[in-house]
Amino acid sequence: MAAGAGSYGSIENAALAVRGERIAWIGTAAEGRRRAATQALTIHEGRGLWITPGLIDCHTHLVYGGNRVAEFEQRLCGKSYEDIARAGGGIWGTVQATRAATHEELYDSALLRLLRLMAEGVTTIEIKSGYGLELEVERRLLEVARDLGENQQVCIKKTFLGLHSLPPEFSADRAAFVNEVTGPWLESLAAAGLVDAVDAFCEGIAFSAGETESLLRAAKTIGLPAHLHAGQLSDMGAAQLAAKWGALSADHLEYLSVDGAHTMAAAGTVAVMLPTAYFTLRQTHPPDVALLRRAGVPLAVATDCNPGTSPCTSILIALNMACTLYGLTPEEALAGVTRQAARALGVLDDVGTIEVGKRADLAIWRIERPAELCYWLGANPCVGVMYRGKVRGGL
Ligand code: DI6
Ligand code: FE
Repeated sequence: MAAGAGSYGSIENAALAVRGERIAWIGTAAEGRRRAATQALTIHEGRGLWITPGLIDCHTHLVYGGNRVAEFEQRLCGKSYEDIARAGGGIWGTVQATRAATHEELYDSALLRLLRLMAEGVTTIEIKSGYGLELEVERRLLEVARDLGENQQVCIKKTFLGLHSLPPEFSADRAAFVNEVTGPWLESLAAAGLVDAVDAFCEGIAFSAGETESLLRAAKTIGLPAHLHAGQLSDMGAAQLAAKWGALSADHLEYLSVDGAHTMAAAGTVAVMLPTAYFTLRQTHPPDVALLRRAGVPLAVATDCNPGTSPCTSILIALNMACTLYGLTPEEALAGVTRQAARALGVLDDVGTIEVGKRADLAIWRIERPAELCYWLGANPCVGVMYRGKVRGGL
């Protein structure tokens, strides 16, 4: 799916050569065979298979303790997500389970989820903290994310979601919590190399635009990029805030103004669509994709894997729902988990397309046409993965 070569940018009867971790050459299969024969290279024949860039899940909360099945049941018995959050459940329930879990317990449960995503061709994944809400537990979450990346054949981007929910120990003093997060916590975690970006949940039940802005300002001061949870349940102006501070992405965007879309487009901020969260919450107000398209905002797609609103470990289901629920075309959806997801993580120079010089992160599929990646519900046509130039699955 190199950019600009017709529908999906696909090339038929193609071959590519990998040297070390990088894509070294792209051409025809015939030329590839000829070169390989004269240069005694290892050949992988993928007759009839499709190769895409390794998929990128650019928004997850993969590392957490416990689960929220009881809350799922409560919602089906009539309670709303906001009711449950205000009554001390929701994110706070996961925070308690996370604080009680050891590094190993968090690692083991997250690994199961990670392996499911990897089996679907994911080679880069973003993981947010945000279920610790105290410094040492936030550190533990980010260390688990780092260790997963060191032990598995997958690239992990670590996001400090410092402003996710106000912990009860700070309920009398919101400002003190925001000061802790944006000051000493961010400084300490960043100094330990645990933070690739920051994030905040800008929402009526979470943090105001002003509080969110403090984190964006602090991150900018130390040169860290940002993502924002923006417009999931209401429009708090977070899209404009993301644009103003040059955030890499604004995510969710079920509620988004015309001005929000245009300022995002001007700033190059990516809109990350999270349709499995929308589906889980049985929301009825999808993002205005037509507005985002008109404004020229790049669209990414991700799982939002988290225990409350998106217990989803399938990027292929996110692709399906981006099409069926949000009306993305399969081509837009696939760009959303490849080059636009790479853009949302600030790594488009390195991954996200099949181009000479980029990292050889590739997914291999037994499909007839690319739209099939958006079509199946619960089938996995991934038959192999190359990560950093090495075959991860069997061909
Ligand atoms: N938005 C989400 O969808 C997740 N966090 C957030 O800020 C859900 C968090 C949860 O309910 O556990
Ligand atoms: Fe999220």
